[in-house]
Amino acid sequence: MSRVLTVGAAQLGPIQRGDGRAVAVGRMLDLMARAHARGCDVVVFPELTLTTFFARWYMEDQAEIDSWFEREMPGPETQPLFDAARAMGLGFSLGYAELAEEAGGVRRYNTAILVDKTGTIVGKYRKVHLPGHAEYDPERKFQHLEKRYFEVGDLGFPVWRTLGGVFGMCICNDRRWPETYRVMGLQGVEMVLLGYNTPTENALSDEPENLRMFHSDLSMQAGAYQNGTWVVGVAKAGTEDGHPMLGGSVIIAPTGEIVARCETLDDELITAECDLDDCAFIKETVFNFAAHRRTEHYRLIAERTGAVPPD
Ligand code: CDT
Repeated sequence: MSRVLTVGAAQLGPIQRGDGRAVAVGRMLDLMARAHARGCDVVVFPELTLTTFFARWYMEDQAEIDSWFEREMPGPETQPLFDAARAMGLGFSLGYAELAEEAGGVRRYNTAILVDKTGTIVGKYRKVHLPGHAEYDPERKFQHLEKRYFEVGDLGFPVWRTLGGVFGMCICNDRRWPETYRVMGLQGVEMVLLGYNTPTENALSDEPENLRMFHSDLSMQAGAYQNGTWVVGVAKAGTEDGHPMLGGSVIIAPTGEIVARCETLDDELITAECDLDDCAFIKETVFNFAAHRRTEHYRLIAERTGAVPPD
């Protein structure tokens, strides 16, 4: 059976603070129709697709904060995405702010889901690496308050056997951490889906935009190669509420090579035919974990040098 999947990276241009969910969903439905016309099996949307990146705003009023969160998925405004997935036979992944009532309390997470071709949610991931800060920081050019609005995800980095392969998800800042990919790599992941909202400016320094793009690419390409997996990284791009964000959405092969890249800062679909069997060569040779990984030596060296063991 062929293991070639046609994958779409559906970059979104800016979603302004005043835009309702319907604006985002309408644009997503358009991208899904284009993905379907190009024969996609699955399409990937960015982190917090449905709203502006609200973590740049300092808020104290809990009702205002909660207005950015989804209490159900699908809900009335997002149901059309699931209906379209079923009608088109097109899987998708979507990032959103999740408000969950669990263990007798309210929990808030930065979440991504994976939906299969029948419109059924088959996987959920909650962001682990939350960047930024929890209180208003006057030293910054702009705020990044993920630590204020979200809890650290409690679901780990699982993988799901669906769409004919082994899928994992992570979200934005997670992509910079080798552990993210390695935990999924150890479970045999073949395709990592991730969305991001990355400011083009560093709030605390004069880091140039080209260096920020380089670090974004570098992290995802290394994660792909070092674990023999496809990586699909999708931006929310352009100037949102006066704040410019990186585009550069990419589809990356298990060799670490970029096979498709967005050229605009707007709604844009790129696609690639991704053979999941291309993962096997790297997994069986240079990054054959069972044959070559030396966990016990890492630990011994770490103990001798006083460093923290790596796993
Ligand atoms: N959304 C997100 O995780 N963005 C971060 C910016 C960090 S700056 C505090 C990123 O790693 O792209």
